[in-house]
Amino acid sequence: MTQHSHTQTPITRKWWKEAVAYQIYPRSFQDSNGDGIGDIPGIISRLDYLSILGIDVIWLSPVFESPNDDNGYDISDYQAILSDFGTMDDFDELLEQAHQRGIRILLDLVINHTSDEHPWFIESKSSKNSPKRDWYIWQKSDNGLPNNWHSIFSEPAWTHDAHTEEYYLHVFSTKQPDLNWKNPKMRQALYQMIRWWLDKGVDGFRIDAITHIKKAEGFPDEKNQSEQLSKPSTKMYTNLPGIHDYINELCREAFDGYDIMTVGEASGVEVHDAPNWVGEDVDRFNMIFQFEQLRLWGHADEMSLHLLELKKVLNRWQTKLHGRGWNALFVENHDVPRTVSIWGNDTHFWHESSTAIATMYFLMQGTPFIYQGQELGMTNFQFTSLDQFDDVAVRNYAQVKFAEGWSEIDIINDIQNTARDNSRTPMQWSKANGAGFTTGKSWLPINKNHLWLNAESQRDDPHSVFNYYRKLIQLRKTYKGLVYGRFQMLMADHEQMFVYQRHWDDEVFIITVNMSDDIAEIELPVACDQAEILIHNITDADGASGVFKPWEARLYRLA
Ligand code: TEU
Ligand code: CA
Repeated sequence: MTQHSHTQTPITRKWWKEAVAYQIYPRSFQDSNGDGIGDIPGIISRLDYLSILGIDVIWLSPVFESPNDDNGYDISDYQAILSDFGTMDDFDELLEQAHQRGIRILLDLVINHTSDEHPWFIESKSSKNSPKRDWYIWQKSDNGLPNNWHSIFSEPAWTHDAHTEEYYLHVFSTKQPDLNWKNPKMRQALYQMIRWWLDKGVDGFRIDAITHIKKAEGFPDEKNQSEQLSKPSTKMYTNLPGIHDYINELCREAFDGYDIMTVGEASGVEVHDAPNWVGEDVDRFNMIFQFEQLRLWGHADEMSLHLLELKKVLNRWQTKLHGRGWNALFVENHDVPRTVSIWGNDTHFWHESSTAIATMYFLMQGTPFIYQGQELGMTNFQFTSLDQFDDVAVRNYAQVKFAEGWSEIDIINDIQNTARDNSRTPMQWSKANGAGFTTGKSWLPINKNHLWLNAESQRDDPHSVFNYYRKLIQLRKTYKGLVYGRFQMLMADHEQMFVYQRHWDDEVFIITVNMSDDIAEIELPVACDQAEILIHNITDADGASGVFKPWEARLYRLA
């Protein structure tokens, strides 16, 4: 071990680097009044659960007034709480109760678009002469759609407005018109709204779809556009040159002067470009969610983890950002299916693969995010009819596929493992009817496996997935090397094992994870002989052996 042979890049210490974040999808977290919809009083009643888990930050998916075409990602009033979720008083109470427990709250900042029911858009579409006309993106066209852009939700990106006879742009659903970032008055209105929340005491933002705020100049056709609406090229409105003029202004005029945490959702940003977004020298976002690690699985029957590809991607992000910027570590969120079902094995190795995946990503350099239910090993849902889905992405996709002649069952099979509703089914608190989530009729079906897979049964079981996550969090608090240490990939070409080292001052750790359904054999690094095992997901396995059971994971601390 060449412990001090290279100079350590100095890494600045920050509270948000040492934090563990937890994402709440409010509609599915906890219902307090039996209407089948999660709400803010429900979240407050579960803060103690989150304290026990040990998280420091909550990222709250949108709680603002919204017609819910895209479940709150279509905001009709940025400064009001959706009545299904409660009131502004409830929100203030949540903020206070969270702060009392040392938990910070990040809001979801959706500023690429609003709802078409936002007063700004209503005014904008009322007349071509409206002072807010230019707050959104309008195009005149006498011969059909202004160009060939597709939205991300399987539709043309333009919708015709009969009243003023022009088209407006929406890179998501027709009910999510894009704001025109070229308009300085519009931008100032956003900054004012953001500062209003910061002055209220919120601790930062997850910034939605932020790489889409700049569109290609002049709205030219996309040359490589797919014939299929369901497979859009998003190139003409993703991470275009010049976008940082907007980001700089946003950071300067809205965020500056507050000690907050900012996480951009950055689809389309590749690692070579990441320093422009999170480089400590550029002072923009603290971290971003990168997309290169997503979709590393096939469709339906060819569902399997592309491990070598995943290792390459994560290795790239870990090494390229070291000493320059910070990573957001995640495997799940409300837009992706459950990892134990797509990367792991939720039938034969449910416990093993849930905890193995946790070990694999949680101990890298960066700030880990847990998506609600992931800490219990929640799984995908077995959909049997299209009525069970709610997601606008699915509704639009199904329409396109029906038009192509597909049957309902073909569509379900196609999206079973990828649909976003897999991760949006209600939190499984107990084996009760309604899973302890609701006493009423849940807005989205509840997974039948709540009978055995639930928080109540895991809380006091020392070997549960929940307590494994709890321990991982404690380990990050105990050993700063697990937060700040330099990442080094080991055995990069091994097709089953994910092995890496962390190194910080005189702390050295080795993480060894079998990411497969089969036994794996490696030559353990010699230093592991003398090492202490800090966490091990299979209790009856031999930690000194180079033989790893399926999904076995170990964390060594070298002497
Ligand atoms: O997701 C945005 C999102 O997934 C796109 O940014 C991404 O660019 C796309 O997959 C690339 O093809 C966020 C929210 O997380 C999601 O729930 C919302 O539906 C969406 O924005 C619209 O607000
Ligand atoms: Ca409710």
